[in-house]
Amino acid sequence: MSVRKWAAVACGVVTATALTAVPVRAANPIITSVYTADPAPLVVGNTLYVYAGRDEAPAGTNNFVMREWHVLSSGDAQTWTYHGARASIATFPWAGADAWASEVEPRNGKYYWYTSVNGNGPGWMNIGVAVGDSPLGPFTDAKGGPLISDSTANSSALNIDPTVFVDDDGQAYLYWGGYWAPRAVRLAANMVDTVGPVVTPQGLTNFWEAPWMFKRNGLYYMMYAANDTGGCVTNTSFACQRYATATSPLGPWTHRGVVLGQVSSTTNHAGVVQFGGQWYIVYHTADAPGGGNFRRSVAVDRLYFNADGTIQRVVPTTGGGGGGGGGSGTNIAPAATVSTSHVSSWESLAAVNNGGTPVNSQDRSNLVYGNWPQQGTQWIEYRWPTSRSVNKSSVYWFDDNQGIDLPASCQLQYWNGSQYVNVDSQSTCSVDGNVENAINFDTVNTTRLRLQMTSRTGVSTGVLEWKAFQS
Ligand code: FUB
Repeated sequence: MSVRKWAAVACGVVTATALTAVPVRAANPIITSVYTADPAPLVVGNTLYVYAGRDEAPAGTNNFVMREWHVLSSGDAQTWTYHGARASIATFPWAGADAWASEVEPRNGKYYWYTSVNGNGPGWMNIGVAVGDSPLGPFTDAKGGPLISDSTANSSALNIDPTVFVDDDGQAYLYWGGYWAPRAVRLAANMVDTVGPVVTPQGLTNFWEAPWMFKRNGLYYMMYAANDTGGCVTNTSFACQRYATATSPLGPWTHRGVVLGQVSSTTNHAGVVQFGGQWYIVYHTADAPGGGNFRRSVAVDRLYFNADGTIQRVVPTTGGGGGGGGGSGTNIAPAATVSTSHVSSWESLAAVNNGGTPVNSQDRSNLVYGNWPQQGTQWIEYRWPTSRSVNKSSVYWFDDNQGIDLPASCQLQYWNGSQYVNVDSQSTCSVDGNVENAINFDTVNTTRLRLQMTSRTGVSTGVLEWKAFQS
């Protein structure tokens, strides 16, 4: 991969700020009237704000064209209001281009907007900070120059992608960095000066860029973009989101795994937030019409934690189910409790609803479920605490080329209140390898769904991912 992967683009300064609030639809991407990228969520009262850069690259342009930062807000994480541009390169008189990833952090009744931006001085990218009296601004430059630049001692190889975290004791931390070079420093209480040396955090395995820090149940979490092919992406041009945890805010960090796999854009810069009692991940894809690597769009999905604090891999949703709120088309499997007639002792039942899209039927990068040495008809089952409306499912079969093979046949069943019965009008329950096999059927309202799989002679069956879609 070329080190200057992101070519800098000299841009004019845009000063226009749209102050009208426009309602937008509830789906992923959450807005398609403009291309948006690098989302950063923030909860203020009962409102979830998402701060994002704007991609303005014309179709066919292979560089970022980014001059503004925009804001969306929501009261339910499903229906969004678009507030237009609330800051731009012109907010920073010392800057001239590249309004890249940013994050807003509240403190002392003010809102500090940390940005990646290309200064006019020596070097390339800098971290700037603007301040406003409300989540929607207006925002003005808070420092009169970069907070971090190439001349900062021990700065990153690319000074981008700030994430700011204020701990319970009031100490604020800034993490940032790109080109595999994460950095961290304490911030002063005024939020615009650094305190002490810039340190290199340890344990952020395969860090590439885009750190996002948060705290849950006393544990510190750092999510970040990686681009390794060891269970992360199929091609190093793409990024996934890995995460690490620590018991102190400057680490050391312990790598925990992949949160979000590769998406349709090469980058997927993400943030995490708790809102209304649920956890959400915001990220970007190329899924909007006409989208691409430099024409990205923000998406929101639910994030699920396991009882031990580890994070389940995200199941990205598109179309009507976006917004993470469980609408039509949402894969509701991650919210279910899963059980089975049998699981091989060295394999994992958690594989079936931990999200992700396998590369092929032999893919072992994200847990696998198999029922060796059982043969004949075996089953896996989802249970939800309340009734769900389901009319579509999909299965990605596991085939280890040994004792576990593709099944001979399969059948979906649901719990009718007293027993399992076959779903009505089931489309072909395909048993193809290396693909996500979709199954459609008449809508059922149920608390349980069961997938029966009947093995071929002499072998057992297995599943990499089983999804159930809310109708
Ligand atoms: O949007 C420009 C850059 O792309 C961001 O700063 C990175 O995180 C990547 O998403």
